[in-house]
Amino acid sequence: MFCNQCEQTAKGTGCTTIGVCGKQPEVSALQDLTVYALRGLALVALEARKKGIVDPAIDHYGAKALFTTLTNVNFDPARFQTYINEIVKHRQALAVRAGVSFSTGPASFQPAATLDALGAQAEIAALTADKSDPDIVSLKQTLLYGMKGLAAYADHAAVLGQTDPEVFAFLFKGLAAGYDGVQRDLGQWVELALECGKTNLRAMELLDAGNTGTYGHPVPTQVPLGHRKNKCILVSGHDLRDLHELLKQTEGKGIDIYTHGEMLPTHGYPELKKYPHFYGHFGTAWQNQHKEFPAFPGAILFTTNCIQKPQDSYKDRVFTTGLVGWPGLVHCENYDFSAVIRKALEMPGFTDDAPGKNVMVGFGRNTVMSVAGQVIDAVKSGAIRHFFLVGGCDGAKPGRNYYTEFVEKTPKDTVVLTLACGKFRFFDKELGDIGGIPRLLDVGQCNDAYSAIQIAVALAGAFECGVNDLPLSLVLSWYEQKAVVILLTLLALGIKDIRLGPSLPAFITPNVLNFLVQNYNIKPITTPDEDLKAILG
Ligand code: FS2
Ligand code: SF4
Repeated sequence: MFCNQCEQTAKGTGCTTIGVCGKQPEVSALQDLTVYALRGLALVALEARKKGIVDPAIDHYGAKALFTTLTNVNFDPARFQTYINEIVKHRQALAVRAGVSFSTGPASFQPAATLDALGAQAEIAALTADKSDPDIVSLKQTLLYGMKGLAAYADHAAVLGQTDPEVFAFLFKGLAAGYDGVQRDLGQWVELALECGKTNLRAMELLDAGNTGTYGHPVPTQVPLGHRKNKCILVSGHDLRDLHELLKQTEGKGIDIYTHGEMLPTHGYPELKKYPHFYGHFGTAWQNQHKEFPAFPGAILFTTNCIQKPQDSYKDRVFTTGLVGWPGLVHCENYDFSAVIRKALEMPGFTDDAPGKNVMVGFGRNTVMSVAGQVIDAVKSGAIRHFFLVGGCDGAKPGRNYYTEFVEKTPKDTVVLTLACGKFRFFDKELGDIGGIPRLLDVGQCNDAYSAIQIAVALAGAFECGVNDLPLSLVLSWYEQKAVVILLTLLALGIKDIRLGPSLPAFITPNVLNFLVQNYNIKPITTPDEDLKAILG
């Protein structure tokens, strides 16, 4: 196997025997083959589009299949076999409708009948099979990982009824690249990667419309970090619809719903917070599930990402839904969470009341813009000297304490906007406020990066300057491929001076890094003191 798509990749170069994430070689091969099969579907879908044939169901299926290869989503070989077979079926049906046929390459790929034989077929799809110039390989991988993130956001939006055929058209174009007979030079691969970032802004706009249109704009909300006496279910991942369906199905059943990881900001949505049994938040970021889940006395549901190998002490009460998969766990289909509810009712639940500390969520674009006048006055008067966006993924590798220390050391006349699971490094810090404006503002999940971008654009509009001229610095942490595509979006928007950590992606070669430094002044994090000094002068 060879996989280098996430930040915790082995030795900073690539996982070659087993994934640091727990991915087995068999699943790694099946994921490569899923991507290869998707490239075949993409070649046919592009031909079909030339003839005016667009199939929304196939578009969405393609995005789902790519999303399921993202880090920590699906570890179940049998599910990948199904995806590969379905992708090829869709390709064949579309080829008949479009009257096209391919005799070589991924659009002519026929999957073997057994998992073992599929594993052997995956050789053609391995990343290491690409013998192009290393810088081109680096850009192809950047594009592929960016497209995995884009597919995730497009799927999240589609689940809430928000789609744009142009987003899927780009996914097909990007997947076909390298197999479409077009020779691209370095500059053209860079262009494709930036187009991926630009398309992602549209996907995130759709997702924002889906989330806020369905559940309302998040409002400032206190979330208890403790618990109360009752049966309980813990929900992890990012999917608001899964959470909503679970809230409806548990109504009046004597079960409280708690969030874990990236689900924390969902407490701010009016159409979710109206459920009185949507109680609080348990634990911190995804990588702490082995430590935190044994202490949760109820059922646990994983939506989207990030699942780690369930430990023996709690695996009998972990359930998956949507694209998430782990062999041997019960998978809930079609929003039927009855198995999760049964398990929660069997479990003891919390047997005492321990409310604990509260944290505030709900500072999405609507809330922040509603006090824009106050914020602008505070900047003009000097009460707010600088904004920091400290956001991105959390992870297990050392070096992420940088973000805790950075936020702790930000001067009292500065405001910290945050989003995604990286916030768990400092989410419960009491930073106080500036004239009633909290110094720590939780914009939401990584899925809400669109909201943060809109806040920056609105501030730039108010100050009649570009985003790069604002007193705003981006200090980002990355882990998986949603972070890759958000970074591509920021670059496509021309955002400069981003600080990135805790380490730079293994798939970026020195030449590609030089390009990023020269054109965008992107830089690795150093120490909180040094970076704060450099930013604030
Ligand atoms: Fe965090 Fe994990 Fe949000 Fe990423 S919960 S690292 O996949 O999507 O962010
Ligand atoms: Fe390794 Fe990350 Fe790939 Fe898992 S997803 S195999 S940890 S590079």
